[in-house]
Amino acid sequence: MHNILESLQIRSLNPSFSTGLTWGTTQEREVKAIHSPIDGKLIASVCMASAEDYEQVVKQAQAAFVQWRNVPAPKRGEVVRQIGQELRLHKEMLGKLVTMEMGKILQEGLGEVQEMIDICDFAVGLSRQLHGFTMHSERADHRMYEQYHPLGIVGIISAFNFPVAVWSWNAMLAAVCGDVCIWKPSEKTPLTAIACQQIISKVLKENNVPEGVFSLIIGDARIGQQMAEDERVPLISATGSTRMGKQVAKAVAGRLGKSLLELGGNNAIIITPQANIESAVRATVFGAVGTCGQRCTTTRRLIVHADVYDQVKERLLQIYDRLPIGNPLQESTLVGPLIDKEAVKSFTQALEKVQQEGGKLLTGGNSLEGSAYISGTYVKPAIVEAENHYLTVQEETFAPILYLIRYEGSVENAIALQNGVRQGLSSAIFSTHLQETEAFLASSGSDCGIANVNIGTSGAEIGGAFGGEKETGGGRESGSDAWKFYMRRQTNTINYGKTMPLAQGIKFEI
Ligand code: UN1
Repeated sequence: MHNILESLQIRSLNPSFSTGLTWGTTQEREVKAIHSPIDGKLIASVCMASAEDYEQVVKQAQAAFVQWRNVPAPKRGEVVRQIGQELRLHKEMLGKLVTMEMGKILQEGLGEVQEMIDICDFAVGLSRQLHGFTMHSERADHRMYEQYHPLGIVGIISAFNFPVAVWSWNAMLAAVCGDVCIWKPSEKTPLTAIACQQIISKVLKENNVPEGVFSLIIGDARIGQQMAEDERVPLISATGSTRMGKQVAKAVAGRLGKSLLELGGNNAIIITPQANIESAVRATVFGAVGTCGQRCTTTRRLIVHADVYDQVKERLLQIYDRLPIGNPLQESTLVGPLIDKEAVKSFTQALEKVQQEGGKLLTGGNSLEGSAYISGTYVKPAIVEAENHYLTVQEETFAPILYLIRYEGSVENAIALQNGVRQGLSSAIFSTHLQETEAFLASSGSDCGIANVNIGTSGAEIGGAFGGEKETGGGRESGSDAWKFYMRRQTNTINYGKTMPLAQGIKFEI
C-alpha cells in the first residue's frame, strides 16, 4: 500500500488541495488519518483544506475558465482521451487503492476504474457532438438555432462508495463542455482522489492545460457548504445521502444556482411467477451484497410473488449461507467490509428496529469477529422478511440488508409496492411475460430513473443517464444527454433580411 502512495509521491506532499499541477497546504493544518476498512491500519494522513484554501482554488478555477472555454471542444476532448489512456495504464494500481481505502472487492475496484475509462471514451466522442437544434423562424429571412456554451465552475461533491468513478462522470463531461471543476471527495476516501489528481497531472502538464481546470480540495462538509453557497460556482453536482442533498439543494437554490443531485435509493427487484428464478436470484445477490450493500443502486427490497416466494427465499438462504466474506483483496472474496464502525452501527440498529416493527430476520445481521475481521467493520449480510410500509424499510440503510416482501395477484400490486417509497433511483423486474414487463416500463409503471428488465438494480453502464426521481434528487449524470446540464443553452435568432419584422405579426410603426 505505501508503495502505491509513494509511487504517486503523495505521502511527502501532505496536500489539502491541488489546482492541477500545483499542490497546496494550509497554514493551520487539520490532519486527518485515513484507516483502511480492511484491517483498520493507518494508510496515510491528509490535510484538510481551510476556507482560505478554498478561496485560492476558486480564484484559480475562475482564471482557468476564461482560457479553457476558448479551447475548441474536440481539443478539450483530446486531453480527456489522454486522461483515459493514463487511467488504463494505472487501472490495476488505482483499482487496488480503491479497494484498500474503501473496502469494495478488487473486481469492483477495477470495475470502478473501468467506469472512469469508459466515461473518458464517451466524453471524447461527445466533444464533437455538443449539438443544438436549428429551428425554422416564422419570419422571412430569419434563422434560428441554439448553441450550448460552457457554464463555468462545476463543484463536484462525491461520496465514499464510488470514490473516483462519480467524479469522472462529472469531470470528464464538464471538461469537454468547457467547464472547469473543483472536486471535493468524501473525507472518508481522499487518497484515491489524490491519486487520480496525480495521474491526470501528467496529461495536464504535457498539454499545457491551464492550472485550475481540474482542481481538488480535501475537506469536510464545511467546504461542501461553502461551495454550495458560492455564487461563483454555477453548478453543484452532489452525490450522497438525501439529508446532505437537501442541505446542498437549499444552499444552491438560495442563490438560484443549478444543482445536480444523486441521492439515496431504495431499490427493488420484482420477481413474478413468470421469472427465470435462477437469473433473478443471481441478480439479487449481486445487487444486495455487492459493495457490501453500499451502492446507491443496491437492491434493498425484493418483491416476490407468493407463488414463487418460498422457492426464492430458500435459494437465497442457501447462497447467503456460503457467501465468502473477508479481505476484499483476496480473489475468492465476494463481500468486503463496511466503510467504518459507524456503518456497522447503522446496520445493527436498522436490524433491531425492523424486528421491533415485526420484521423477521432470516439470516445474517451480526458483525464478524476474529483475526480475519480485526477492523470490526465486517458484517454478515442480512435477509429480513418485512412489509413495505415499515419505517425501516422506507429508509435507505447503507448496508447489506435485503427486505423480502411478498405480493399476491397481478404485477400492478408489485409495482405499487415498488413505487411506495420516497426514493426513486433504480428498479428491476424479472419476468418473461411481455405484459408484465411492459406494465413495469409504462408511464404507470416504475417511477424510478432506472427501470430494468431481467437484470438487477445495480451495475448500470455509463452510456445511459444515471440518476433518479423523488428523494433521489432528480439529477442525471454520465451518458445520454446528461452533458446538457453542464452547459448553458442559448437561443439565437438572426435576421439576414433588409427589414425588421416582429414576431407574432406585431405592428409597431415608428
Ligand atoms: C453509486 O452508487 O453512487 O450502477 C453509483 C451502479 C454503478 C454506479 C453506482 N455503475 O451501480
